[in-house]
Amino acid sequence: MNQPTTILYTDANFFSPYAMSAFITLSEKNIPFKTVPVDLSRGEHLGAAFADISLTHRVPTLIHNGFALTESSAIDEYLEELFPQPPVYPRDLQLRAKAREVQAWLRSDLLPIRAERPTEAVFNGGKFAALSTEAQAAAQKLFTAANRLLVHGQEHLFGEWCIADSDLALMLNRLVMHGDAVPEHLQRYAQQQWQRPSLQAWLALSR
Ligand SMILES: N[C@@H](CCC(=O)N[C@@H](CS)C(=O)NCC(=O)O)C(=O)O
Repeated sequence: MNQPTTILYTDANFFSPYAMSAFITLSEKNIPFKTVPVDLSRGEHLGAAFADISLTHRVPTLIHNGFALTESSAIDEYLEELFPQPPVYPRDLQLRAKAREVQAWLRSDLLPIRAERPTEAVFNGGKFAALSTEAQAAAQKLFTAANRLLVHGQEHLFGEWCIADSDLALMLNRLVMHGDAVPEHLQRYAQQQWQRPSLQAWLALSR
């Protein structure tokens, strides 16, 4: 039997939103792969064995035919170029750029939301203190941007589904699933994105 030559190193709890993004891309593209959990709480990612594989010592780390890559959006884009069908980014140049814009923004901004609503709230029913003023401001910034992108009340950001939809739904669900106030149409968008089979496959990984 052929062994998969593609390995995705994830966190052991499957709480990482970045590992989720790479997992969804692999799943959407029907690439056979093996998930290898790394126990971050025990510092497994800091050991020499993982350091040899992972440039950044972080998850996700992808190994594809001996080629190692970290950073989830770099992984998404590498897989898109290697296996263009089915696509996980829009075909249109400008929409593809917008999808990358959303991905980069979600990974570099909105820190108070990420700190006060860790993904334990999404994946494990975690409950946390009320949002600080800073986190409320970040939430408003998130809603304003999501409203602009979803101004027509459409199902997906850019026509067809793309990987930025899953990333945006995760960020919104940090608040929705915690019971924080989120505009109803954004709640609906996040809940509907959550039903995607590749995302459900991530949720089905035992925690
Ligand atoms: N920008 C990176 C973020 C990756 C990241 O922060 N991974 C976390 C888990 S969610 C990690 O490995 N943390 C361990 C550490 O940084 O030491 C990406 O998009 O892949």
